Amino acid sequence: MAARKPAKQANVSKDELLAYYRDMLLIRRFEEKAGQLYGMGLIGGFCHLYIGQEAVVVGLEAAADEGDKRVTSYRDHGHMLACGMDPKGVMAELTGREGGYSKGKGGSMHMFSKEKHFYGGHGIVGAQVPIGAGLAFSDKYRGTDRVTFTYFGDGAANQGQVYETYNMAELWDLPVVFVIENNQYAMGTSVKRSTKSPSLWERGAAYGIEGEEVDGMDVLAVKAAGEKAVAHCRAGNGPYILEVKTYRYRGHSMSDPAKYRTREEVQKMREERDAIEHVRQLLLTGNHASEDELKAIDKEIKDTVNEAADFSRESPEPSVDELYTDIYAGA
Ligand SMILES: Cc1ncc(C[n+]2csc(CCOP(=O)(O)OP(=O)(O)O)c2C)c(N)n1
Ligand SMILES: [Mg+2]
Repeated sequence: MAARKPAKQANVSKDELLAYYRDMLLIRRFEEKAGQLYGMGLIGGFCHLYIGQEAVVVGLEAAADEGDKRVTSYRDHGHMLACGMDPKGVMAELTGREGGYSKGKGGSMHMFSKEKHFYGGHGIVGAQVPIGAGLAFSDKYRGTDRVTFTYFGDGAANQGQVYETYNMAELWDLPVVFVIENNQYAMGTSVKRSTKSPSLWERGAAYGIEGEEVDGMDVLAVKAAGEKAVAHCRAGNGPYILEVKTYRYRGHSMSDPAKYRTREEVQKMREERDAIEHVRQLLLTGNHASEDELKAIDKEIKDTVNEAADFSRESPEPSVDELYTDIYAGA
């Protein structure tokens, strides 16, 4: 990954920086809390944390406009929070409670929000990629200028359905930004062990799709690349691929033995490349915020997350009557 730009060179407003700082911190604190609740047995099933990757979704959401759509994999809590879904509803879904986005019947991987144009949450690796192209097709068909962000991982990027989707998306000039969140691992398999063509975005060239690699630990770089991709799609030029180089600090899921990488590797990324620390330094060195102001923001966010956790514990479990509802549309 490229070396970090010196903090003082960044050309960005104080308000923007503070917004990115808050949004990334909310994801991190929320995920830390979800990890705790999982440890306490309050969250069942699978739970894939997004810690380390916050700049990807926050940077891209900063490039999105009202009405744009998003769809992603099972590592989805960050995407929900970044598009403005309520932390209470997300946490309550994680704990399987009535107040959750899927009334407690979906859990971590199956949440949706029509209002925020968030189309899930998909547990089957790569399954969301053709769905993303379908969402983009619906906008093209209706003649809107909306764009769909379709997120998937480096592991998913080796799947056949991704390339079938690329072909159709380019053929029909669909307004879809394919976002490859390359966190360097697919469960315990590193990119180096899964492919001899490690530049994943370049594969789009075989279908005539443009794209680029982005430093996913730099929220400003992600936002800038996102704006370029969105402009390309909105202008009717078809899809665009962003391969965002990022890193997950936690295990693949809560039950990951973590034997495929060293503690030192993780530690190095946390210490040298952390995206939140990057923005913190920009705020401090640019005299946009004091240590005390940043501490106050952290406290405010911790309060929001604690309220979400309290809500998720107090909300009742879904009633037995709900067993046969929401199975098929209209049921
Ligand atoms: C079709 C399918 N095959 C296998 C799995 C099991 N599985 C879940 S996540 C995963 C790794 C995917 O890695 P990547 O696409 O890099 O995403 P990341 O977890 O790093 O976000 C696998 C193999 C699955 N859920 N679906
Ligand atoms: Mg991965």
